[in-house]
This record gives sequence, structure tokens and C-alpha cells, in this order.
Amino acid sequence: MQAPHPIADTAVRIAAALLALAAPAFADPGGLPPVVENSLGMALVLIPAGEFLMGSDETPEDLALVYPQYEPKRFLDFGDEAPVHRVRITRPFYLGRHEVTVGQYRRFLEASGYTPEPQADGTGGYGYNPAYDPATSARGDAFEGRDPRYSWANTGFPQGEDHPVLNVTWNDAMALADWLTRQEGRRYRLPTEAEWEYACRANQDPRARYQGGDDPASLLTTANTFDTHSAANWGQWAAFALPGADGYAFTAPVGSFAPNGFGLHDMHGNAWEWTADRYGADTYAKSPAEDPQGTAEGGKRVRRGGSWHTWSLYTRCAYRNWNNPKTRYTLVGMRLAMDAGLAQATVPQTPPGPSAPSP
Ligand SMILES: [Ca+2]
Ligand SMILES: [Ca+2]
Repeated sequence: MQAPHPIADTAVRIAAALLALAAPAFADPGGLPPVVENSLGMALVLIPAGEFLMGSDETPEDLALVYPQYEPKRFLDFGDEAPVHRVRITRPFYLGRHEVTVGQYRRFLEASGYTPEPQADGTGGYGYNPAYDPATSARGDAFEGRDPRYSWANTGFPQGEDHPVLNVTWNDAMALADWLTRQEGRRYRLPTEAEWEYACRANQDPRARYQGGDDPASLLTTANTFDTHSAANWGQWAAFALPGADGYAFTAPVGSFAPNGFGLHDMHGNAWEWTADRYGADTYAKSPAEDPQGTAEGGKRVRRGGSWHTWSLYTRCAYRNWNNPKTRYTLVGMRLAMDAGLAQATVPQTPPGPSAPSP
């Protein structure tokens, strides 16, 4: 576990405390346990109901000042983050404290007999090969693939059991959620896009780009993203690396960085996280104010938060990206959500004891 920078940490805590004074009242979570641990060893944190401002309306001119190394045309791609709109999450829910790990996914596969989609369709995943030249691929992919050599179990770089699982499709994520639901009688799912952004913002500075504030360099102490260690392997993109080292050239063990205001780790970076929603570029313009679920049309699913290989412009809380549900990549993983209401129903209301009636 990397210690947070003491001065930055203190500043963040003071800022969060000041903001908390001005924050709206949040629904009482009703005595639900603040953290639950499931049968695969995942810790899920209770996220309170509440309101937040979703999206970003930063102009290309605003962004150009903060990210001078990027071509200006890149700043024209973020129209789907607008308009900024108030969203109310009406029910508390549980969200994984961490990304799903390699070890948890392995235990799921062993217990369920499920065959991951990249293996079932025979085309495999993507992986890191230092000898691979992106110019040899039709799309200029940064990684080698698809190739049956690569999978959740082999990304081409070392991953321990506590690293985020990658090369998982949206369909694989849903299979894990559905299996856990059947196993435990609690409804597991992916978070909606709104739940994800609410959880990323975590009642801290409501408009900040990142957990640690607006400065991209704040990611160095709060997340595993594209830093000088990563740039050592991708010299052509060195200009986009953060100005320092976060300690990890590839994935980090989950929870290696300080948590955000909700107690969640790695909302920025490490692995992209699938969400439940279908992607629509104009969904924010017509989004309901309460519990938006995304658009009903289209086949693409939203992923959020960036990865160990992602540049800071694309790891902002507001940034939206998407893929089809069969996409597998060496940057994309998941974090599960669980309904709080059903979890409550499984908690015995009367503890067993001498006063309990005899059968
Ligand atoms: Ca890194
Ligand atoms: Ca992440």
C-alpha cells in the first residue's frame, strides 16, 4: 500500500470537510452494514443515496490550458459529457471497494465452470509483447491480438492474484454478476454509468476532474495511470505521461493507492471498468433526473475510469468510453455493484438466541 502524500492528503481532507458542510443531506442508509464481503472475497462498500452533478462542460479552450501536450482536435471529442446535469441516486447500493481481481475471477471460473467469451469464441484476447510493432496491425493497436495466447490469465505482463482481471468482456462481467446472484440470493450487477460517476466523485469537490482535485499530476498519488514507468515501454507517447512515477509500469495490486471519499480504490486507472449502460452520445440531454439507466438503443456498453495505460485526459471522472459487449482488451476489467435492498432481506431480522421460538 502506497502512503498518500501527507500534505496533499491533508489538503484533500480539509477540502472534503469544507464541502461536506455545504453538501445536501443524504438519505439514511437504514442500518445496512457499511461493508459486506461476499463468497469470492470481494468487499462491497455501501454507497449512500444522494445527488451530484454529472458530466463536464469544460470548453476546448479550458482543456487546452490544462493539457497543452494534446492536439487541439482531441478537445472536440467530449460533447457527450455535456450538458452537466443534476442526477439523484435514490437508493443506497453496494459497490466493489476494488476492481475484480485475477484471483476472484479464477475462483468464479473454477466454481461455476463458466468458459470466458475470449476462450469460448476461440479468438483470445490482447497482450503485451515488447517485440510487437503496432504498425503491423490493421488498426495500429497498442497491444498484440486478438490471439488465443492472451486471456484473463495471460496479459503478457506479470499479474498477481490481487491485480485487476483484464481481457474480460461485458458479457463475461454479466456472467459473473449473474452467477453471484444465483449463488448468494442477492442481486449483483454492473453499476449504471450514473452510479459509477457518482461513486467516482464521492461527494468530494463536485466539479473536480479527479479524486485528488483538478491537477492531472494529482493522479501520481491517487491512481495507477500512464506515468514515466509506462512511458519507458511506449516512448512514442512519452509526452502524454504524467511528470513522475506512480510506481507501476503495468497493473498494480488493487488498493495500492488511497481510497476516495466513499472508500473506493482505483476508480481512476488500473483497469477500465464496464458499466451496465448502453452508450449514447446525447444521453445527457434527455436523461431523467432520478436513477438514469442510459439509452435503450444501441449495442455499445460504456466503460469508465481509464487504466494503467491511459493518459490523464481520459481518466477524468467525467470521461466516457465504450465498446461492444464482446470486446476484450488488456486494459479493460470490471467492478461489481450489488443492490442494497436485497442484501438487507438476507440479513436475519431476529438473531438466533434463547428468546427465539423453538421449532
Ligand atoms: Ca503507472
Ligand atoms: Ca479502475
